[in-house]
Amino acid sequence: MTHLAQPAEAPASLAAAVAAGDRGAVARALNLIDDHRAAAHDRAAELLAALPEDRLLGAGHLVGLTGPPGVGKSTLTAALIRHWRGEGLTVGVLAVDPSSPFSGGAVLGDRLRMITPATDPGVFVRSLADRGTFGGVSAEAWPMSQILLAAFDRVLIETVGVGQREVDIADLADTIVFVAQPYSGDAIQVIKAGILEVPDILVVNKADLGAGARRTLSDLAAAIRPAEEPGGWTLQALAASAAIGTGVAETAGTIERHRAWLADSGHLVERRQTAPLRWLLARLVERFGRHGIGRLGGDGAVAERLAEAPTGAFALLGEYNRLLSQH
Ligand SMILES: Nc1nc2c(ncn2[C@@H]2O[C@H](COP(=O)(O)OP(=O)(O)OP(=O)(O)O)[C@@H](O)[C@H]2O)c(=O)[nH]1
Ligand SMILES: [Mg+2]
Repeated sequence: MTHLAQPAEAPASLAAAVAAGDRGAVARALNLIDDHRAAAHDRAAELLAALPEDRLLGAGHLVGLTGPPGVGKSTLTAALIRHWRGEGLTVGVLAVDPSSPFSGGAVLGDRLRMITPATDPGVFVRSLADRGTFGGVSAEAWPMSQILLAAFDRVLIETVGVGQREVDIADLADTIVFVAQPYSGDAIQVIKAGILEVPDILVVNKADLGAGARRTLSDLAAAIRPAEEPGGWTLQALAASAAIGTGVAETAGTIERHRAWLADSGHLVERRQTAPLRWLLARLVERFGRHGIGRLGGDGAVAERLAEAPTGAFALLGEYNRLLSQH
């Protein structure tokens, strides 16, 4: 038997299959994003440019779920998947960062797969090794989130960490949920460290373990300041037990309310429109430093160039990579 090389799948037809929610197509699309050979990068750029713009700009919901190791992010993710599936919504999950001391170095997605139904065609889970050079989320997280956004009603990105990662995930997600441990002071830490602006929703998990969750929640409630601008979003804090399932519907409801607020205030489209620029600038700084961006004429010049580039940030990164690596 001879092995003939399969002709490469046309990016436009792959994009159409992704937009139809075909899980096999989604897997192939994510593999293409993950393939760093030049030809693959060009095809990935074509694929991303062919995704339906109305879905990427106004539809779906990109939810970032973050918090310290072992706090119950994957368990909460699984519970949210069940909730959303119960409402007839499809769900795509990207689990970033494989190396948590709590999961014993197992890939997060594996644990997630253990607790989610693999046979449901309305659920897709992919794990992504964290290769962010500066401790941020992977460079692939944003383009991959776009694939999932085009394919599924709800997209959840799980990342571990307190600090820089939340800021990074905030660059690409519409809504940030921070999961905290009862008693731990994590949540209070978030407030004190001044990254309070980052999460939109705080969930004190493991409420089944005792009064700690309620105490942590009331500490939080006392520390939260209402939104400064009229009609702004005020950080919402609630308690849940992802393992038992209490507080999950409330968490999903609060996530939905935040989405409605984003959509009504115009922030949803604005966030989606500015995410590619934030991603592109972060990649350029990572690879070439501020100096590299300086050589391109500064942030403003990159922004202008992106606004004019019909093929998008992913294609433009390839172009800039070639340009800056030449010298
Ligand atoms: N008692 C209790 N245990 C929970 C709850 N949620 C999760 N756990 C347990 O906490 C441990 C970690 O849960 P995960 O969902 O893997 O936590 P994670 O935040 O995703 O962990 P990493 O991805 O490794 O950072 C597991 O043993 C869970 O069973 C909860 O609501 N109550
Ligand atoms: Mg996890």
